[in-house]
Amino acid sequence: MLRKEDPRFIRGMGRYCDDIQLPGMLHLAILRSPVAHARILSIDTSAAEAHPKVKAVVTGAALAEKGLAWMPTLSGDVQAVLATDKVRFQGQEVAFVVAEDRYAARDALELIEVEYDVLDPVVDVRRALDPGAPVIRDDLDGKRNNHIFDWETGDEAATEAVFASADVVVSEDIVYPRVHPAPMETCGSVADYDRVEGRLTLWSTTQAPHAHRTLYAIVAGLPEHKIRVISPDLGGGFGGKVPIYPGYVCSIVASIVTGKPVKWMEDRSENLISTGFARDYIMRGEIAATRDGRILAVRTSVLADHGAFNGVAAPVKYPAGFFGVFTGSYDLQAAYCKMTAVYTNKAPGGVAYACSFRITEAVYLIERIVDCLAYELEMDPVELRIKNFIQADQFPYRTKTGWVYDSGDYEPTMRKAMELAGYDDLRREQAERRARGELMGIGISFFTEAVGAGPRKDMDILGLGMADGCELRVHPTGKAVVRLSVQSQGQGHETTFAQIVAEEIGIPPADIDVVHGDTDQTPFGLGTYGSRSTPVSGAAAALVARKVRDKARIIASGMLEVSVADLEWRKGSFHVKGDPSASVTIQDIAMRAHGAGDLPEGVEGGLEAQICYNPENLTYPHGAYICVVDIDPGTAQVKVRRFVAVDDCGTRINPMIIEGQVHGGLTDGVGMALMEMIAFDEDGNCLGGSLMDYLIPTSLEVPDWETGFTVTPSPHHPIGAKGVGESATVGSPPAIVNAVVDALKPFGVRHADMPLSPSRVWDAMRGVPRPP
Ligand code: MCN
Ligand code: CUN
Repeated sequence: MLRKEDPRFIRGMGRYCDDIQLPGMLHLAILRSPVAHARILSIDTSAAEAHPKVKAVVTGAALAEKGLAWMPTLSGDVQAVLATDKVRFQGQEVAFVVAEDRYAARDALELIEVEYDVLDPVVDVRRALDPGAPVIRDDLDGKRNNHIFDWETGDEAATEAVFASADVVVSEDIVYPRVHPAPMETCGSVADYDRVEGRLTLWSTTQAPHAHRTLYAIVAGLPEHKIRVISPDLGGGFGGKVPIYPGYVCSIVASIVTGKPVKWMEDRSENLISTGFARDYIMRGEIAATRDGRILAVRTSVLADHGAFNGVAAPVKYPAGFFGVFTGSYDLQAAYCKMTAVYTNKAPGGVAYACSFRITEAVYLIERIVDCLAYELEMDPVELRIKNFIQADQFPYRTKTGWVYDSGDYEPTMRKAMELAGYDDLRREQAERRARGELMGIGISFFTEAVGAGPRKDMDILGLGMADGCELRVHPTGKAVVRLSVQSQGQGHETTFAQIVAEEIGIPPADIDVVHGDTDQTPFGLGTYGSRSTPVSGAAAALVARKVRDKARIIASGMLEVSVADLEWRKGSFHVKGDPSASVTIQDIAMRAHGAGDLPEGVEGGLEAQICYNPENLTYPHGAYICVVDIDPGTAQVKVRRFVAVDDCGTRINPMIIEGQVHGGLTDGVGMALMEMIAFDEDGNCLGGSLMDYLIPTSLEVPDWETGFTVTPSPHHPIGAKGVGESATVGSPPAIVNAVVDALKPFGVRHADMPLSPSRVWDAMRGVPRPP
């Protein structure tokens, strides 16, 4: 089925935040810190206030008077809405101007005078815990260093014992650099506060409107029922629109102060330097195995750079997200991870980016270290993986770090990818090319993801449990509307959720409207991230439709004057068993449910239902990826020649949309593996503030993707579906890096860090030590 939303999008009729125009609307611009770390000595706003088009200038001090200078982050830290005492990263919000138009607001920013006392910044995460390091978060009571948390998982002693007696131990330092999701649409909001009703309407670029509404209620002290958060069409989110950013709060404050609607819309540089960072993990991976390639244990220690405020988007109980699945797809005897997270003078890090809550980093670690082991054992990386896979009959499988993988059948997925790629032929070709001095590499990655958070008892954000509501209403003429708590950023929910409901109640998808992204019109739920929409809300949609069908069955039994047990459901109509002529369609039933005729005893009129679905477990999609690269020995330029991706996301709702999701994620993967990194100079200046510096891939850098699939349904999901939205972003970077490293094997290279730009590949070829 084609996407229902596309006629709107391809005709330019999408309605994005920046399309919202309200009568009398004012515009807000944010003054940002030019330096990474400094004490604010003074702010003079008088010249800006005197600008003829300026309506208000607000500083941190003014917010502090109202108790609004700080807000909670998603991970229980606090973040400055506007800096009061110090600035802690370049690009941090210092003051804002509200003016009659966008241009005047920006012009007036230049009239604000801020006097800074510049402090030494902490830029190198490895120096953050040095005894003399400047303390970034002196706002926190008694904080004397830059430590945020230590976290561990697995059994340290058992892992040590396995390592001590293993034939082979391989270790490697592996860095996942800081990257940015860089959606086409930057962040923004339009706040409209009605002083008479005390009612706030906020259009904002958010992936989680309900969770945001509750947080605004808590932070601003506004009654929750008087707040309406609308997430209109989003031009991509990729995780970057999960957190609450200071700009959203500023627009709310501005509307309250001026009594007018106020729009804030970030520009590209603001987006790149201040919002939505991801990764930034410095990992040491260790793997223990027998000489013949039986993997026994993995161990890792991680240093996590969280920037100046801990804004990580992850369930509260999981400070390192789901990094705990770093044991990958392998049946191990032991595993252990320890992690230290620190503050640095950078924008809040670890926010997200098609991350599946840090599974990106976990998959990269395990898939890279397994390849390092293959290198040392001189074993084929596919053979090594297959030898160690969790077997189909071991599911549900409890990992050594406590995660229960719901279902999987790994070897057929791997074999399918090998078949599509022509793996044996590729290895033959590689041997021939190597003999001619050409650099061709073949990279494998096999990943297992954990997506679909909750259950609510284990997973919450600031106390809000991860479950999703869903409502379905069938109108008298048999047309329906389904209301979701999740929110699409481009994933095609208007199509796929109509399909899920259609499949269950037999109303054509075209007759089912999907409503989402408006807290006044949809039931409560935690929003779209961690590929949770299909696993959680998708289940909710299927179950709510079954609930409606159950009621329809009772009404049908009355209409056909038979008992419920004598009815048979054939998608779209109930039939009397053994009497082919006696049947009623779901449309007939809908009319009867609202009509004048009698309904069976005890049945209320109307045809609708609602539920709140609390998943019993995550779903665990998996995939096998094979990448082929060629490296120009003269320029060290990497060209991805082929990429085969076989994904298993259980029951597939819309194959075309899945394919689109996979293509997008693979393109992300090429960006991260070869091009993208947010770097900082030693003063903490962000070096990736434009798309000239932060390189994202275009169609020129990516090959024609070759995709395939296998289907291993989730046993606990009502229709067996698992999430897929982040699979390819998670699975592709290690395949590409493994391919590049494989190409460089003749140079004795076992590892090289992303992004594998020509200069890094060149250095690797020449044995230049890797950058720290
Ligand atoms: N789908 C399907 N069958 C399945 C699984 C999924 O047909 N077995 C469909 C779904 O119905 C949905 C799409 O694939 O239309 C993605 O579903 P799912 O895996 O449930 O992921 P979400 O809808 O929760 O989307 C979130 C995920 C995340 S977390 C990021 S980050 C990301 C991604 O989606 N951001 C995106 N894909 C994106 N795609 C676009 N265009 N824009 C983004 O910002
Ligand atoms: Cu981690 S990025 Mo997606 O979960 O929104």
